[in-house]
Amino acid sequence: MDCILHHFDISPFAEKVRLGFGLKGLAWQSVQIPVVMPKPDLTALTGGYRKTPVLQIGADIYCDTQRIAVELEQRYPARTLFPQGSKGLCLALANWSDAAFFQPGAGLSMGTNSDLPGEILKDRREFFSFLDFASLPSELPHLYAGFSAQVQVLETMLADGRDYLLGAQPSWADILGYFPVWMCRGNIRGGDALLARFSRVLAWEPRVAGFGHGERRELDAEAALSIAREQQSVAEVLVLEEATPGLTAGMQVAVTPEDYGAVPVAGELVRLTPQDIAVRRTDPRAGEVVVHFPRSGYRVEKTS
Ligand SMILES: N[C@@H](CCC(=O)N[C@@H](CS)C(=O)NCC(=O)O)C(=O)O
Repeated sequence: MDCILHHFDISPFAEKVRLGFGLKGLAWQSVQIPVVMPKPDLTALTGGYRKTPVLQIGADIYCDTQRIAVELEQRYPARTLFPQGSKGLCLALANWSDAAFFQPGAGLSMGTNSDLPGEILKDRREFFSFLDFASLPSELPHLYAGFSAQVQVLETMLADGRDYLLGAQPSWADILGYFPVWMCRGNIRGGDALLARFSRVLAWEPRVAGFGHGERRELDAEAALSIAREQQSVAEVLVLEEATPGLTAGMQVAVTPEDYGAVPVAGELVRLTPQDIAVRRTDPRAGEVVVHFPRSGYRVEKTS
């Protein structure tokens, strides 16, 4: 079954997954989604989750790059994302790159591009709840310093002359460290100058870009919805009581990101483990789908 990525080209989080396809040498289908809400074709699949990107494989819908990476590795273990037992380390590093590194970068890309289209600024003002847009102009020096400090962390990781962050082999950690750098080049005014003083990072950057994006083919959103309708989820039901006491398989629950873009997704609980969450839902356009999330960073609450 083919991987279908719902994304848009300038999304830094989507770039993580595109590079993951590249590192693994996978063929995939690309559905372009709108940059701002509403995104009716996407939310028909996800049940409300609106962030970018989302991976669809048949009637299984994977939200969040952390969950997507784990699924890609499980289905396509060749050319591993997690060499030498590094899966746990990579999952831990995701918190670093998504928060300490990406968030000041998002502030800089909003704050240094005042000529961004009004609809994007309006959408992201509500979406990026970790940014105070009113004080953004005066915050820019702090955001710049915070972002640069994380580029320095990369420089430190590479200081012994290694090719990749974890050593001689490329891994998901490289993609995690790279995606804010990619955003810095593309979306932050003055980004090239900021990066210019980090020589190890400059030498490593083309190695990661060189993973490429695998083999991409475009697909329209209606075709992706009909694939979801025609296929059946392959998710195995597994609800472990210890993952969240009081929740059992078949309960109606809502799953909500703990950070920004906190739109709840309602459904019947199919999976709840210390690693993942999944709910089954039926949509008039997508049919019966199972929507998957990582356990870390999401709240699950009983709704009835
Ligand atoms: N935790 C999520 C974060 C994804 C995220 O914040 N994506 C940004 C785009 S790079 C987004 O959703 N922006 C708003 C949008 O696309 O509507 C993940 O790892 O996938």
